[in-house]
Amino acid sequence: MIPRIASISLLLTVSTIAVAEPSAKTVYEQKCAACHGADRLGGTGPALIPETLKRMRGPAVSQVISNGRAATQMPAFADQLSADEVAALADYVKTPLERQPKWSKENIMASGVLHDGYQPPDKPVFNADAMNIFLVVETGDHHVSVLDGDTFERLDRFPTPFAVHGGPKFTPDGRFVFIMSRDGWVQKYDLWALQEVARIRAGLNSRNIAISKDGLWLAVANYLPNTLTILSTGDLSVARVFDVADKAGTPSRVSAVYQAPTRDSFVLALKDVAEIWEIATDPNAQPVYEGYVHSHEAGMVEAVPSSSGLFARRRIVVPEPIDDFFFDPSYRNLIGTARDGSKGVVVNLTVGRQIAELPLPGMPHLGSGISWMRNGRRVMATPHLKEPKLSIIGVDDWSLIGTIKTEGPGFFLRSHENSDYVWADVFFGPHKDAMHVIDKQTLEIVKTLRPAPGKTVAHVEFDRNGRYALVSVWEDDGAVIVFDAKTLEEVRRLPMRKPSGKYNVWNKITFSEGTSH
Ligand code: DHE
Repeated sequence: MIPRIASISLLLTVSTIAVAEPSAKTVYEQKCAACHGADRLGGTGPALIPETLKRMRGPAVSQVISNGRAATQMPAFADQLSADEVAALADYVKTPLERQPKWSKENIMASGVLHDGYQPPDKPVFNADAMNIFLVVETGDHHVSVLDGDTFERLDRFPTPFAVHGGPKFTPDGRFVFIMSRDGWVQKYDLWALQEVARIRAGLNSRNIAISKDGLWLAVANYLPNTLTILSTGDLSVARVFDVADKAGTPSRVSAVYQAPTRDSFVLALKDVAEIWEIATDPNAQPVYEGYVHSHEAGMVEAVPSSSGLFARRRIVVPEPIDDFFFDPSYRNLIGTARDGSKGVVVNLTVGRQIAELPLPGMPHLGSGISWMRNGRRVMATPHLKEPKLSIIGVDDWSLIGTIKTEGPGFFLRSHENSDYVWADVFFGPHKDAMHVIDKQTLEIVKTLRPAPGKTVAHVEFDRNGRYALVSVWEDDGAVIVFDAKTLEEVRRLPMRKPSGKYNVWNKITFSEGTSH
């Protein structure tokens, strides 16, 4: 059980510099450490390390130091620090830490916060369809909006940890949701109560989270330290921390972790070593085989068994490290991006080896891959982060069926089993305001929407019936635009602070075809 604390007190200490021309480290200690931690790993303010800062979009670090950050506790230091001091401080916080920090099970447990005010209700405190709720992550001021998926009224808007990344994960009954920030915080929120339940810091720099099939466990994939943290979803206490390293002991970051429901396991790709891990979430998991090794003594190839039971780990050795990935609908195959971004690879999880390479140059973004049936054949599509196209692959023989030219490289793809269309954004370049709508059968672009000329328009999520498609205007004074998914006409426009991902409870818990898992 994590300790019960009423609330996190926000500490802001603004002191003055005592000595002339202090070093950036001294300025940091005087001005920043109280909120961001003496070790730069965060406190009431976020961690100030390159792993977090280099992914921050928006104003430069030096501007934030000078002018503060609107709608946060970050004050402006322009009247206390010279321009040179600000520049030196910005460089200092972008410098890598001298050594890999430790973040043990005890550290994680000590970070936990349970909210005293939380009262679990017997039923939802609202009348909306609890299965058709949307969460909208608003990265502009680090909040999440909870929307009624029929009326699009806002039921709640709550603060999140700093810089939420990746999809929130829902318990199988759709009641609780878990949200992760790049700083490693995991937040638990009760959708029936419209209240935060607890939060805990599972890592120092994290990638994403996955929930187990039975909803009991949450896996947190970390870059810093090189670990996979498994939390109990009940009270967020730590069930296990895996140090992530290959058989030879070389440590690795975790690229991404996902639930494989038909396999009752978590599957994770490792960024720095050529292994994929599968971790059983079934307490009765049988031993599986970790691939094959050549035995010189016996002159033959031998199978290597793994452990059995809950959290039994299986290693699958692959030719090279894999970045983000997705599964085919059978969950037999993992389709991932080779770390250098030059191709896709298919790893068959049943036999435990790579079975195909996919001709996907230009950094395919396979984490956004989706699949559907086209003329009786299952196909999958992926955007490319560095090329203006979508690639369509046949899942039966892994051949390239074709490419669809887009107005620029895209980030996200979406569809729904009740929709004839795939929606593809153009995240990068001069046409970032375009959203292509593509016919799933002809693979033709039927319409290109430009609902906010000149602004980034990205990421789509359907309601549970596939009737509406919600699109983000990804700007600080942005909006979520509700489109009729058939007529492609705008229905509503809801002002939001830099909305990024949107997540529909039903689509997520049913693993709807066309949405992210
Ligand atoms: Fe993401 C999902 C990795 C940059 C916004 N991103 C994911 C997931 C992974 C991933 C592994 C799947 C998580 C899940 O849903 O469980 N993202 C990466 C990267 O490797 C990359 C390219 C570099 C990095 O910064 O780490 C990257 N991602 C970004 C951004 O720059 C985006 C646009 C803005 C941001 O918030 O940082 C961004 N990523 C998102 C979003 C999702 C996501 C909104 C969830 C999509 C969904 O529909 O599920």
